[in-house]
Amino acid sequence: PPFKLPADSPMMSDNFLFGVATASFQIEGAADSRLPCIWDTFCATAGKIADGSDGSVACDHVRLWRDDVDLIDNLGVDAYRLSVSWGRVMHADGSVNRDGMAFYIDLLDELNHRGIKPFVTLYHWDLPQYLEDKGGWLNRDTAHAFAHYVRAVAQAFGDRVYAYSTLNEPFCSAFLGYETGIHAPGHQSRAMGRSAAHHLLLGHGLAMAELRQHAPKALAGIVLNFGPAYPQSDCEADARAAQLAHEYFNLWYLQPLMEGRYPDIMGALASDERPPIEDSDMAIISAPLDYLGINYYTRNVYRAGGDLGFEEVRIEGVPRTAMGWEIVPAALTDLLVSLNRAFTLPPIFITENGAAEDDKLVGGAVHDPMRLEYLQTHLLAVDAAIRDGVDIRGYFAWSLMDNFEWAEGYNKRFGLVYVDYQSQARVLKSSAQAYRGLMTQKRASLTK
Ligand code: GBH
Repeated sequence: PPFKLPADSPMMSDNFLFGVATASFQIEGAADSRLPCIWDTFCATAGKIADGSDGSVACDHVRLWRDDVDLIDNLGVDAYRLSVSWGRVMHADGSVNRDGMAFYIDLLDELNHRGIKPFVTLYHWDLPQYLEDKGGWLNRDTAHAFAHYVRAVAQAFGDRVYAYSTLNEPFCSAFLGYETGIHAPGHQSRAMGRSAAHHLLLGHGLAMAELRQHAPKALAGIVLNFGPAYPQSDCEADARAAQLAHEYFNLWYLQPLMEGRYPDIMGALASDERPPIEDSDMAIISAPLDYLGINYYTRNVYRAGGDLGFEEVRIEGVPRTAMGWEIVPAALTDLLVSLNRAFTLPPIFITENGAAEDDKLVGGAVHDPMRLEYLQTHLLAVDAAIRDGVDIRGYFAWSLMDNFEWAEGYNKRFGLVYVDYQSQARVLKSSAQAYRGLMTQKRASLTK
């Protein structure tokens, strides 16, 4: 049965877009036809990827992309969110790689031909390794190199893109990549994490200016992930802890973008841990956005403690996905409503939402009840936020298909479509059918 939304849902209207999302490194493969990136290096480092795998083949999307467009078309979605591999479209000397650019141009042409709106992310974590060798996001020059690459893409893609996003989840690039080290490039220092975050935000701001100039018709924005922070108890100290965690993980990105300043918790950092801000940076970073992309998977719970005043706690007896992430659809509604109260936000797209499940192919089919329930309840959570006054224009399920789940490798499956990595066969899971059913219903209700 299809996912259900109330007949009067604002999401069933013409100006709400439904889509599916992917990212270059996670699906493309053909690692030999692009420059090596930090994730190639990370995968080659023993002990970093749970199953010891890498992105050399992944979903072989570079070869199978026409079939994958058929798949997207078959789901009946309005939009497809993909990312561009920097090292596929640019040579190390800063000149354009025409073959790499042609791959995306053909893909974008085919999507547009089918009436599927392309949402293009310019950086979904695959920094060319030669830039990492010069310090990566710790080096201010990387922000300028990013803007240079974005200009080349905007010029090459012309009118083919409906919406660009500069960065996907700078939190993950900076915090997981430079502060905890569970993602590439694997550094572990607070000073590095905060420096990387700043240069990512600066790169975003510089890239926005390039997009305004060279892709004036496309929407331009950024995608942030949010882990809404909840207190473990209703005591004052835990409430304070949750607020501090919210500042450190969520507002660290949103507040510079919206208001041109870092949150107050910056004052709690040692002076050598604070971001290397130069005079005009905050003005560049806070350039107006056409939209804000929000990725949501789960919430986090905190209590007072730790050197910054908060520590995460794992609560027992709650439903979780195969990633171990708590399933809390109401936290998505609350997040959207509370951000909308706290900031003057541009229109919002939910650019990722989804769940990992331990999917099994049985008799040619994949039944994924947990994912079905997850997506159904989160779709309703979005509906509730819109009814509460939040301007939300679209929803993308993560992901179109199973793919390389970063440090987890291929064992964690997020797809609506199952991928058999032996044969590269794609099989629609029950959730893909339910999503397609919703698209069919939407189209039927619109033609009435
Ligand atoms: C996204 O990141 C990525 O954009 C995408 O590439 C990826 O495949 C997808 O999600 C699924 O992982 O550690 O329990 O506190 C998600 C980023 C960051 C989500 C941290 C949840 C906290 C959960 N996430 N996070 S926990």
